[in-house]
Amino acid sequence: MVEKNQYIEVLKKHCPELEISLDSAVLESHGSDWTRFRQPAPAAVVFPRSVDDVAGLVRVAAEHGIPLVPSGGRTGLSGGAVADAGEVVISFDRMRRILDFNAVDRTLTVEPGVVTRAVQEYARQQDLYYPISFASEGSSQIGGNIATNAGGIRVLRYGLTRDWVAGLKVIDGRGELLECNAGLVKNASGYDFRHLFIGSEGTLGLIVEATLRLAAVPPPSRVMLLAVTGLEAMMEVFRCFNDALTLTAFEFLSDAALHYVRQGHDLPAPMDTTSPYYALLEFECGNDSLEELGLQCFEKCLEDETVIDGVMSQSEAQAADLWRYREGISEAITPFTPYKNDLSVRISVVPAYLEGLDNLVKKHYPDFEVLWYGHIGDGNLHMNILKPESMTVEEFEAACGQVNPEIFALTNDYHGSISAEHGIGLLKQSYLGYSRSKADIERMRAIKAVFDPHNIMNPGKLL
Ligand code: 2HG
Ligand code: ZN
Repeated sequence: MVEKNQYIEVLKKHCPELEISLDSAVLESHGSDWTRFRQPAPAAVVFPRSVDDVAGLVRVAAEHGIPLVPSGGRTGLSGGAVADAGEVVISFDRMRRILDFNAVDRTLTVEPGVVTRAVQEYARQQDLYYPISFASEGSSQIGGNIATNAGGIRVLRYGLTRDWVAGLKVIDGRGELLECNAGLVKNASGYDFRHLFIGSEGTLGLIVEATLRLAAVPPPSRVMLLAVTGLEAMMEVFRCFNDALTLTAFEFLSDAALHYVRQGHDLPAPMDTTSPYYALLEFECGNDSLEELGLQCFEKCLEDETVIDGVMSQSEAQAADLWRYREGISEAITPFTPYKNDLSVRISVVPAYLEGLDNLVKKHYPDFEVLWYGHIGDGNLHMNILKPESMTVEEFEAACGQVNPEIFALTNDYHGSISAEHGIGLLKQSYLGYSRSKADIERMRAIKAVFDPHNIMNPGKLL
């Protein structure tokens, strides 16, 4: 074990080839993610270029007890990539190569620093499709997507990142290379470590290579933005469209969220009518009869008075314009330092759960502005509380944190999760017990001790 002030000396001595940055702007940018509730304070940021670089670094870190924080595109929202305690940040910015494409296996093998959108674009060039998609895909990296099991907008049709990982190479906390599943479809040879590393938030090892599955290109789609009269109505609308069509997304946003996204991105009103909630849905529409079916669902919802107005895209450009009302929200509210909860329950209990949440919010946050949006079609709700200008970040975080036990207890009553897709990271770590039992957490700790016996892999996160 070495003291913090010797980390850099040790790294320079034992990893002489490794690029090490001590530049204050780099420490600031790479020591943090999109959360704004902790100050970055890493000792250094290192930029490995190969699997051997990573393995060498981890072995040295293990021997000397140097804590490592993996850093991808740093778009996380739970502080998983925040280094606020003098850790060494490992950036994968220099490991951005696409290594292999296999048309027969329909797989793509990449280094961890490849940006999500680059994977999507590469797949498109091969007439294939990488279906994981979310607002930050233009800067998030595939290693981080895997480490957090990223979800996004098409989960109800295509599942999570986990479902698209065919193989992984990982350097674990002992500095050893583990090859997990090698791109196989079938492999009944014992524990599948791949699934332990997916969603482990960098606490077990570092992903150094990933083999991703690709899908067939989906048929054309239509997007609708609908003015929905309430939350019960929202689920009826979901049911109506989901029973009739193949939905590829079913998202929602509150009127307050619409206000901020319009203000932030200077967007026109999407329709003349206002309503408490809006649904943004996308369905596969390979022929005219499917479009007709979509319109019939819309008519039915109007008759049932679950929907009072709506618009449908007639081109890809119009679809992209409609998506902006949903995908632009998070960025638009960033200046208000939102306090975020990322919750999920089973789809069938969403209305009752949301009503309960709404009551808690009204009772405890009468003076705060609370926005709702998210992937309601898969049961994932994003709750964002905006910071009043008069409060400091610390006061605001403390005030929001006070109500968390009630919110999370309610979530637990519905057998839901306190983190649907953003991870536990630093910010939700003290609440893990609301979603996972004592026995669960004990086993997680035991697993961590196997892969990371020196506790150098993103310490203080998740567990
Ligand atoms: C989204 O769905 C992202 O837009 C961000 O997961 C959610 O800002 C949020 O709370
Ligand atoms: Zn989301």
